This record gives sequence, structure tokens and C-alpha cells, in this order.
Amino acid sequence: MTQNFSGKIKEKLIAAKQKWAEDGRLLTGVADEKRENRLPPGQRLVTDWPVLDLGITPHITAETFKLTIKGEVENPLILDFAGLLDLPHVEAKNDIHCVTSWSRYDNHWQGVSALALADIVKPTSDATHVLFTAHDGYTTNVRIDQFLDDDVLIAHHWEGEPLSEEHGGPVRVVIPKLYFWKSAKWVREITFAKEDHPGFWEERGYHNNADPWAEERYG
Ligand SMILES: Nc1nc2c(c(=O)[nH]1)N[C@H]1C(S)=C(S)[C@@H](COP(=O)(O)O)O[C@H]1N2
Ligand SMILES: [Mo]
Repeated sequence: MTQNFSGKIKEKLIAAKQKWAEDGRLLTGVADEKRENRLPPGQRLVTDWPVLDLGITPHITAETFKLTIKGEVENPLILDFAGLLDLPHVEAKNDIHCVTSWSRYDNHWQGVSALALADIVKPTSDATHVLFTAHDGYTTNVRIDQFLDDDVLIAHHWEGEPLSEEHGGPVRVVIPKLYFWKSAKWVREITFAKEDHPGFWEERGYHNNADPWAEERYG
């Protein structure tokens, strides 16, 4: 998958989104700081669930799935699907906010919480950032405190069903407080690091921090 990545990505789509980033499209500059409104500034509510990715759908099964957690951790770990399901999992409900301006309320997830995973791998005191690498070659980065939040999940179920392939199944990351590009589908590696490594969209003009309430779309 990864080795063919550059040849297969939809260059046009990427170029278009990169242009949006350069032009600052969808920026409204109006933040609802009190959160009386569940909809972040510049977003519109949808009830379907759009599929957004680089146009490659990796076919990962329960048999072939592996998740590597490495880098600045005391106990590096490679989990297969059964190993992941064996970890204590939690149920969570949250809203999705995509930088392309759609939001979707009340998504019900099941998965392993990032905090539970960190309890096992034990990030070192030098770890400041986390990089996610996916089977389609996609990467995205967050600060360690953004990952180690109580609502962050390594999710394997959505609405009581195994997470579908198009939405990143069997396993994706869900970081509800950030724009959805930070939530890697088909995750295969979680790397704790001493420094920040900008991911795919972060290198192409998207904001490094990605807080929808501050409208950190680009820059
Ligand atoms: N592996 C991978 N994860 C990804 C992406 C991708 O291209 N590849 N796109 C991101 C973007 S831009 C968005 S908006 C969400 C879309 O998730 P969805 O297709 O489940 O709605 O996935 C994010 N995670
Ligand atoms: Mo997105």
C-alpha cells in the first residue's frame, strides 16, 4: 500500500484542498466561545456521514490488522486485532467536525481509550507529540496532551457495528475535539516523539492545532 502511495493518490483533489488552505476558504472568524451552539463557527450540520480520504481504501482485515505503538515509550507494543479487542474498551458519544465544513452530531463509538493505551506503553517524560501513520500512507500529528485526553479513542465500532472499511475499519483514531483530519483512518502506527512531525495535511497548509472552536483550519 504505502510503497505505491505517491503514484496512486488523487493529486487533483489534494491540489484543490491545498488551494483552499492557501485561500483561507470557509474562514468566518466568528467563534462561539460559550458553546451554547454545538456547531462550531463556519460549520453546517449533516446527518449522513461523508467519506473523505486520499482515494485509496486499504483492505485490512481482523486477520491482517496490526497496530504498532513505538517511539518515546517504555513498553513498545504491537497489537493484533484480538489483542486490541482484549484491552478494556469504552463507549463514547461525540460530534465530528470536518474542516470541509460538515459536522455530524452524536456518533457512538466503541474502542480503547488513548489513556488506557498510554497506561500500557508508558510514554517517557521526553514525549511531547504523537504521529499517526495509516495504511494508505496518510499521516497526522498532535501534541501529546491532545492525544491523552479522556475522549480520545482507538475506535473499532461505530453505532454498534464494526467500523466500516470506508470509514477506516477495522480500526481508526477518533480525536473529537479537533477537526476530523486529525483522526487517522486505518491506523497502523502510533509514534510518540520528542518533536513535532507535521502530517500529510499539516504539511500542505492545514493548521497544526486544528481546534474547530477557534476555527484553526489553515495556517
Ligand atoms: N488514513 C487516513 N485517515 C484519514 C484521512 C485519509 O485520507 N487517510 N483523511 C482525514 C480527513 S481529511 C477526514 S475529514 C476524515 C474523514 O473520515 P470519514 O471518511 O470517516 O468521514 O478522515 C481523516 N483521516
Ligand atoms: Mo477532512
